[in-house]
Amino acid sequence: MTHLQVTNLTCEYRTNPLGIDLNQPRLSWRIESDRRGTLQRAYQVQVSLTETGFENLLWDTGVIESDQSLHIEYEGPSLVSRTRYYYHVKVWDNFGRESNWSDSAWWETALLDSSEWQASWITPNPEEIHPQAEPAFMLRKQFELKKQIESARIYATGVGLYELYLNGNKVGDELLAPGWTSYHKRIQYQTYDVTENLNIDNNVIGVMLADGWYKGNLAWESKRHIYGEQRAVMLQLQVRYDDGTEEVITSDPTWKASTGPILYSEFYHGETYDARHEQEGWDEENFDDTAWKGVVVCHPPVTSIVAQENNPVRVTETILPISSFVTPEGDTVIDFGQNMVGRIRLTLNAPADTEIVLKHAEVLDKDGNIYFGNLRTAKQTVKYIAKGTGTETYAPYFTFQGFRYVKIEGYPDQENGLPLENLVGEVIHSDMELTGEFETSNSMVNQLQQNIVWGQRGNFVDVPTDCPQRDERLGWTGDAQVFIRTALFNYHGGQFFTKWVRDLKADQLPDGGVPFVIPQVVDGASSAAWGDAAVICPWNVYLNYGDERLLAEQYDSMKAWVEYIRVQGENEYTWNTGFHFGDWLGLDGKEDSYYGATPNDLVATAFYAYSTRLLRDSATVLNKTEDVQIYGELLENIIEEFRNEFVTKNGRLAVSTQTAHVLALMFDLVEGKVRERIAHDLNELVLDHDFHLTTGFVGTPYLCFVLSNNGYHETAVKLLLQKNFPSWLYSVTKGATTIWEHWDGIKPDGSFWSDDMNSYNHYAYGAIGDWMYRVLAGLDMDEALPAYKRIRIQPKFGGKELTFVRASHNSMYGKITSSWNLTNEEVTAELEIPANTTAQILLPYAKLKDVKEGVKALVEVDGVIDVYQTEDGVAMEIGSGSYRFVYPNERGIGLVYTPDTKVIDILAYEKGAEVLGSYIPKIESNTSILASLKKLKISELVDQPLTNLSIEQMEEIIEKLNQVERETVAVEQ
Ligand code: RAM
Repeated sequence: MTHLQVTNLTCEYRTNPLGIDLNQPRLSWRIESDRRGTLQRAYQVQVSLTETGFENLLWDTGVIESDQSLHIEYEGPSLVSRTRYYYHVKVWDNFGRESNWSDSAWWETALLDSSEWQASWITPNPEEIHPQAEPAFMLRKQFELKKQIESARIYATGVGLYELYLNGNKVGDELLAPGWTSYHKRIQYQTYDVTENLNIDNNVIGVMLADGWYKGNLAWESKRHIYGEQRAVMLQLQVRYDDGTEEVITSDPTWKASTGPILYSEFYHGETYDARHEQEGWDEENFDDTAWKGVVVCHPPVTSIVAQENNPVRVTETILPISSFVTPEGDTVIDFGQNMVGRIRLTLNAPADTEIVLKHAEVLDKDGNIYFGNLRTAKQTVKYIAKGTGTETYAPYFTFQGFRYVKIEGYPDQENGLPLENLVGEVIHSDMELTGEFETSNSMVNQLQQNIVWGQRGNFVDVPTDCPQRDERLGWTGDAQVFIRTALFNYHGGQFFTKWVRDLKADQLPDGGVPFVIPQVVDGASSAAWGDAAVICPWNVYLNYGDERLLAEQYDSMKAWVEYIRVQGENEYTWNTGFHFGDWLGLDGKEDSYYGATPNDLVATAFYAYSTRLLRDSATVLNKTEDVQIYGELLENIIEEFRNEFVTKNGRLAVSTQTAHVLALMFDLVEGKVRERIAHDLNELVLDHDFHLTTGFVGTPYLCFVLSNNGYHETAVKLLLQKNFPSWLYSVTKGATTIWEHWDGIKPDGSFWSDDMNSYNHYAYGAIGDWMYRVLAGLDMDEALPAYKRIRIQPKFGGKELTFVRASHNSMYGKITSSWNLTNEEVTAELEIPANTTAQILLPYAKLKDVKEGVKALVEVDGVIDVYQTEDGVAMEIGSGSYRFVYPNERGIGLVYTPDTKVIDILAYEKGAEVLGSYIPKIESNTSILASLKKLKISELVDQPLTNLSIEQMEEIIEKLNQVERETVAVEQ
């Protein structure tokens, strides 16, 4: 029996989504096959209103000859709101096999038309509860249901943040609903299946309501009420009875309101919870709410209400503290061992009125005291006042903190302190699917990868933020743009970025300019490399997931950005005006300046070219032929202008910063001999700094990439492995568990950069992850066939400190793995290619005759479509399946002896050679040379013992070693 199966059915990136408000949702699936080289030849999708049988079909595609397995648009009869649609899929493959029908999956429509909202926005009566009162509001409604319930849904949204309760329990596990969007233009609602939570009898819905992004303190200067001055909620419960009748309970003026235990809640500043103010049973029947106040209908300034687009924010992991200690200043501090974002769940047994205060911070200073300076005005303080009735447990509702350490005040048992297990760190972020894994033989690089992932988790709390701890936490466009490609390796960001780029489009200015932060909450717009997020982000979602619909949807916004730039500069092809962040935080700038040394007009014109190129490519994808022409020409002109302005007559760059060279190379602004020279000069600039970078936000993400791809891969690897300041691993040596905003967030002497702007959880420099995946592990795609329809695996090895690299990525088609293990004798490549894709592979330095897959020589291997020898190794095209290729390692370690200086260099060589170290043996005797060699763990250089050799013979051997191939260099590491 062969095996061909359709799995992982998704609708709009989601498994069985509850609240879809699209008329033509898109369906995708994966294929599992026990045969290599499986491709889909045809598919059939059926949609039905009943789960079993699929007899009463609503839509049947029939057999469609196509290899498309992603984003098949539903094209059946018009969808109806609040209805569950079941679907299943069958495929035929290139071997003539037919799969069974897949298991059925479903999507459920929410409210397809805004006229279906029967509910009113309500808020506590302002006469009775002041709208600006700090405590979270509580609202409740008791109602009766009389018949057997078939199904029930709540559709809910709020201005401010809300949590929903039903008959004594929280509904759903989402946090921080309704999420952060450009509220005036778009606000999300959530759909909850509450069928199981209702009683045939009395029921109570409760709502808790806080300020959140809508009206809490957001951005600097104690700004608040950015979107409005009044919290409100709108929800409707739709009940369908067994007899087919329906009933709707809505938010309306009959609800009651009160305040309760949450006295204060702010993102930046934390929460105060007074358990003595709890109103037990407030969300249950028989609660006496006579003292509660009334509510009124209100009209918050929102226009379009859309179904939840993003993955909900949830607690995704819990962390236990690793230690507790008293600092030199006498504070009791708990260490969670990881700079995390979320909240602490506190359990305690304390007398009534005990006030416990938790102050969260990211690092300790050089004396070991807890450091709050970098939080600026953010207080990150959580207070809990005990009611004293036994064991109490609490975690903040409407706030989150960025912290590794927490200072505890007020615990009554000073002597023994609070038991560590009474504090649990709950990690909070948008609950995206983890899709990437990256691991090497180098533990510090592995820690770097972990830091990148933690940086992403902490800053993907509904919108991509710069940092999660200080009084900022905003959707900085530049940061999102530099990090998106790495982000999409690590996590499935299809929904996350779909939502965010829609907000970008919503907040884009009439002239096409793009605000610095999205959603827009601070003044200022349109810096180069920041505003370019308008183009770069949708393009990356398209590349990773093949999402043409989003690209089409965003196209006007992308174009508006390029057209905006076009009218900015002194001529149409340059951007040399206005304010820019430039190579933000570049180290080559003036002392203590935020601005790097690369001139703004170079950065701006380079990004202008890049965005224009991506716009042209998007036009190509979307068949906008006229625009392909227009933006193709524009691109050429910008490139010409760039060269006129920044490339000298003899072909070098007029600006001598690393970042300038990086951009010219990365965005293909130079070619041929000029390109070679600029690559060479970039390498020199790195060598000038003894293998250190000087780049900021703009140059850093691409630095290693352009070095590797222009003949200086070894330099790139050295930069990665560099441990002293400034470098990626420098922060690792300082114990970092996330990515820092500044290369010198903590300086070598232990002092801090400054309080001003010093986040220890800022993902931008984590953009190196893209190079780690795409170059070190070589896991990449052919961009002409996006979403990894045609995979590319072409690693560049990382030398002796990186003899093992394994990356995997769960693509829309399935899992891709690229794993490379190098011993002195062999290279082993373990590859996994999902069905319905093909892959172009390079086995670096391999010789065709030497490569084996199992016991077979390459030409006989099942799944290998094409194979040929190239200068760089063996190139292949392979079909889906798992493979294990083995071939002799052409790399080795050799010695070069320079008689003049009496220096022996120890080399690692592949094609070129990299000097690992040098030493001068005391040439007193052969024995001492041998001893030195042994010390270096290089022995058995030749068949006969070295001790028998004269100096002359030794020199001869070394000379020979210098020329010969690996066979003569038996190596021991
Ligand atoms: C800082 C942010 C962010 C950066 C801007 C320019 O305030 O933290 O990372 O994009 O400045």
